[in-house]
Amino acid sequence: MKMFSKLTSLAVALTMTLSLAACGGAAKPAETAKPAEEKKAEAAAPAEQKKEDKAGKKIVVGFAQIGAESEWRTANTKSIKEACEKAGFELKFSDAQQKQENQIKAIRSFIAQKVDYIALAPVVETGWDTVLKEVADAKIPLILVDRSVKTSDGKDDLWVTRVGENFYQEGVDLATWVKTNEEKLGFKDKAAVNVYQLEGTVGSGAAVDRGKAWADTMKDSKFKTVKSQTGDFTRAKGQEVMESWLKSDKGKIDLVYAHNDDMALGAISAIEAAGLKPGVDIKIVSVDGVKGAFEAMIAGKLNCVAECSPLTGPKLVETINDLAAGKQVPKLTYAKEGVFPADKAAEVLPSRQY
Ligand code: GYE
Repeated sequence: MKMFSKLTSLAVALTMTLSLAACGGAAKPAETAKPAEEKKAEAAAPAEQKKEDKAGKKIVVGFAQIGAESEWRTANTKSIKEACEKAGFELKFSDAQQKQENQIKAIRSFIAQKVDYIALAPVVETGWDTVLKEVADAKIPLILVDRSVKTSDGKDDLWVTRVGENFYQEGVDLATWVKTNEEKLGFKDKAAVNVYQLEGTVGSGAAVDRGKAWADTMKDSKFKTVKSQTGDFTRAKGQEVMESWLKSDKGKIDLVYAHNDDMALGAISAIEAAGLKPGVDIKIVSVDGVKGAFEAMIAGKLNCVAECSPLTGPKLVETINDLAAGKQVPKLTYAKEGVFPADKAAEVLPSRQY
C-alpha cells in the first residue's frame, strides 16, 4: 500500500513536469509565427524598459552639509560622499559655510528637484520648523546626520531618523577622565583648577551637549570653569580666543576644555606663541580624535581626546537602503566612540581612519 502511494505520487509529479515542459514548448512556435516587425518592436521594448528602470531606480539624495570648518567635518563629508558613490546613489551636495540660511536654501532646492531623500547636518538646533514642514509636505523622508534638531513643539516627527554621535556622552567621558587623572595632570595638590572652555558653534547640538555634560560632571568638584567662549569649531577662532585669554589671564589658566580638536590645535599655537608649553604649562583636552590631535598628543602638546566619529557614511547608506526597502529604522543611532589619553596615542595612530 505504502509502495503504491509512493509510485502514484511519482507518477503525478512526472505528469506535471511533462505537461509544464509541453506548455513551454508550445509557446515557441506561436512566437516564431509573428511578423518580423512586430518581433523587433517586442525585443526593443524590454531593453528600453530596463534602462528606464535603472535610471528611475537610482536613489537621489540631497545632503545639506554644514561646511568645512574642521578636520572632523572634512572626514564626515568624505565618508558620506564615498559611501553614497559606492552604493550607486546620486548625491546632491551642498556646503552651507556654517550658515543656517544657506542650509534652508539648499533644502528648498532639494525639494524643487524632487530628490528621494534629504540628509541634513543641522548647524544649530532650532529654527527648522518651517522648512522641515515643507519637506514633510513634499513627502521626502528626512534623515538627520550628525547634529540634533529641537522643534518648537518638542516633537520629533519631522525627521525619520538621526544618524548621529552622542555629544553628551563625549563630554561626560572627557570630564570623567580629567577627574580620575588629576594626579597625572598635576592637579592633585591644587585646591581649585581653573578651566577655560572653548565652545563650539553657539546653539549647535554638539556645543550645547558637550557644555552641559562637562558642567554636570564637574558639578561640586574642584574643576571650576572660569571663562567660556565660542571658537565656532575652527582653528583660527580657537587661536584668537586663546590669545585674548593669555593676554588677560596668563598664569591663571590650568586647563583648556575644547569642544573640538581644531580649536584645541588653534589654542596650542597661541600658547606656544606666548612662550608656554601646551600640554605641560597649560593642560588641554578636546573632542573628536582627528589625526592632527593624535599627532599633538604624541608631541606631548595635548593631554586627552574623547572620540567623536565622523565615519557615518555607511550607516546613512544602510538607513536609506532600509527605508527604500520599506523596513523600519530606529529613530536614533549613535556611532561607537572611545577615549584616548596622550600615552596611548602613538600605539593607536596607525589604525586611525581620519
Ligand atoms: O565635533 C566638530 C565639527 O558636529 C560633531 O562639528 C560635530 C562637530 C565636531 O565642526 O569638529
